[in-house]
Amino acid sequence: MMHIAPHIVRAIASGRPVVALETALISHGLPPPFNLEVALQAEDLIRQSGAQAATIGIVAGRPTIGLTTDELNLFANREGILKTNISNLAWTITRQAWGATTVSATMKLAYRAGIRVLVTGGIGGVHRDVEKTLDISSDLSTLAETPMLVVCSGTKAILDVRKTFEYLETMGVPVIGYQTDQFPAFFSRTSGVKLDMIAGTLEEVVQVSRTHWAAGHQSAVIVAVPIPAEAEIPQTEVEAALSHALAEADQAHVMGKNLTPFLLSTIEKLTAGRSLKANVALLLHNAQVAADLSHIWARTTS
Ligand code: PSU
Ligand code: MN
Repeated sequence: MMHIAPHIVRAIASGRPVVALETALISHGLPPPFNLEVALQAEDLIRQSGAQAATIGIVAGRPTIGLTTDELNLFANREGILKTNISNLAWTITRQAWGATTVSATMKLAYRAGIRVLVTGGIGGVHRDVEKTLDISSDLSTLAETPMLVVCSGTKAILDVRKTFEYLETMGVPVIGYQTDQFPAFFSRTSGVKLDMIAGTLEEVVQVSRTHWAAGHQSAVIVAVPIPAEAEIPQTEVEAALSHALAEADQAHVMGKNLTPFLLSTIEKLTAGRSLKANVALLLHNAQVAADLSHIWARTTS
């Protein structure tokens, strides 16, 4: 039921480094033509390091690990692609639909294929108006039960960073700051949420993860990587743009799965495109970190 590209199969079978990438970000998170550009650039960075890049999505009902450039192009431009998480994964497959997989669905498929490192921009999490909506991403429940290394710049900017962090702790998901003492706030390097696990090297991250899993835990390990300083947007500016965007969303009754794309595009307008540049910068940086991490993981797996 799952198609894995032959070069990815070979890499996994021989224990060579592989990094999984999601497609929800391409189809629903970034506008064309940036979405395809960044998807290809992230893959390139990973390949240049000597690792394999496996972007994952549902192609006409078939879970596919290692999309071709043509397929990536379709995920970037085709209309009506579903945003597929765990709850509608079976639906997407059964309907033979195209599904851009979120972190949750991507993790499940990647792990089943034998991949242990995944990269994204920001994970889903607890929404700011959770008291009203109970909107909590299925990324969190999947992170609680899927033993993978997940490289990200914290949670999406539009979410409640502190509540998301608390939820991760509740679910037993270690959050390790990579050369940072704060859970990053996506567009900003700081969020005010202090981390108590700070790793100076990726070797340390791998060591802690192995100890975590050797103890029998099934949760993911989050490698929290701040946006490069030169691309950062100060938190106060992001917050101002976001309150506008949230008010607009409320007025237009945008909610659930449509909320993220709406807020991101509104923030992009409000920051005159700087949020988009920041988003691209952090993704590419995270791809580089994930590639390095996958080499260390492969080297230390026997
Ligand atoms: N971060 C972004 N843009 C995105 C996403 C994350 O900056 O589009 C996507 C990821 O695929 C993540 C998903 O897994 O949003 C979470 O969506 P939801 O809140 O609907 O679970
Ligand atoms: Mn949601």
